[in-house]
Amino acid sequence: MLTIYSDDHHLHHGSCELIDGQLMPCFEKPQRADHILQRVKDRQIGEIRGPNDYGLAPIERIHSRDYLNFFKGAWARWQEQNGKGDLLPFTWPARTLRHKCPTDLHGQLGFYSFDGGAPITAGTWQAAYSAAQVALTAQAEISAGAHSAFALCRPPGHHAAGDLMGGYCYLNNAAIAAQAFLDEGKKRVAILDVDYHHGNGTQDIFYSRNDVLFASIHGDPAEEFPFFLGFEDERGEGAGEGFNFNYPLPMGSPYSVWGAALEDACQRIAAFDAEVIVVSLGVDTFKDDPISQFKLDSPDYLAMGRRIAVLGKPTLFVMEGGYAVEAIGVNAVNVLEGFEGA
Ligand code: OKP
Ligand code: ZN
Repeated sequence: MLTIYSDDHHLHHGSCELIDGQLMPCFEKPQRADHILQRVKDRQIGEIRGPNDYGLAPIERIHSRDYLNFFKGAWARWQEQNGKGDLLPFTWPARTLRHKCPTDLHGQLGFYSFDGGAPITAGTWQAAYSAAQVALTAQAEISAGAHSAFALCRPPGHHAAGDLMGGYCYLNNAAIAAQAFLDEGKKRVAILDVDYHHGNGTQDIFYSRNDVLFASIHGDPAEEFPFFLGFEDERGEGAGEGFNFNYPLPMGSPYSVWGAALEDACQRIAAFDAEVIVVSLGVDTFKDDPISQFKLDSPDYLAMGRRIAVLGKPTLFVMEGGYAVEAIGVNAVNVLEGFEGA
């Protein structure tokens, strides 16, 4: 399987995030992608190439121009103000407040984010832009006839909506790739989100559409981030009704429980007759993940890949989360090897 990877992810390295009342070093750190790349090399799963540059047009199919302009220019504005440290939001237009974009940098940062977990650093725009190009390059490989490809994206994307960053995410790499398939003539794309956290951004982007089926298996939002989306009764709206499937699972779920949800999700994808599958590949479902509460073990990721392969469709794997840095490479590559060996 071809892997697409860009060193540009190193340009994004937030310093800290607020967890349980303490500022902690960011869990979403450059070594994550470095470990995955190393495992791809060690296991020799295939060629590794850098991304092509498709420009902003395919990104603008998913994200608003206002949001992109803000994100691209935010760091320079912060430097003009002699800002110290990462650019982090601290006020959001929650209930009772108006959804009107202010002029101030920090006001706009709150307007274009849903949490304080997505720091903007000097290189965040370039890293996120390159991650989107990584996804698009892997997508193009599948369009050209490959049965699968791995987009080793960092930062991740599935929490980012059309004009919102949050949850370590800025540009929705999986959504951008899915839209690119449609823009090239595909009629039905399925996005299978196996990250521990609900892919609220991806769900929102495609919620009223019937050309993209979204299925997500994740920690129950009643007790897990992102808390405010990802419940089972969210089935899509308008033309999209019946094209959104959430599988919220209890904390502590092992693969016996998780795999049953995957089975149901795969049957939905098969019934939808998806022409191509985009997998939002998070491996923070691992038993030793420092911020997550499922109990998957490394061999379970082989089984996950095998089940996805049974769908028999061209499949684009897009890297999302996974924070047990030592194991993340093994677990992510196990999914790819399970897929290829099936
Ligand atoms: C991004 B992805 C833990 C706080 C966690 C953000 C998690 C973002 C996950 N106490 N906050 O889906 O892996
Ligand atoms: Zn996650």
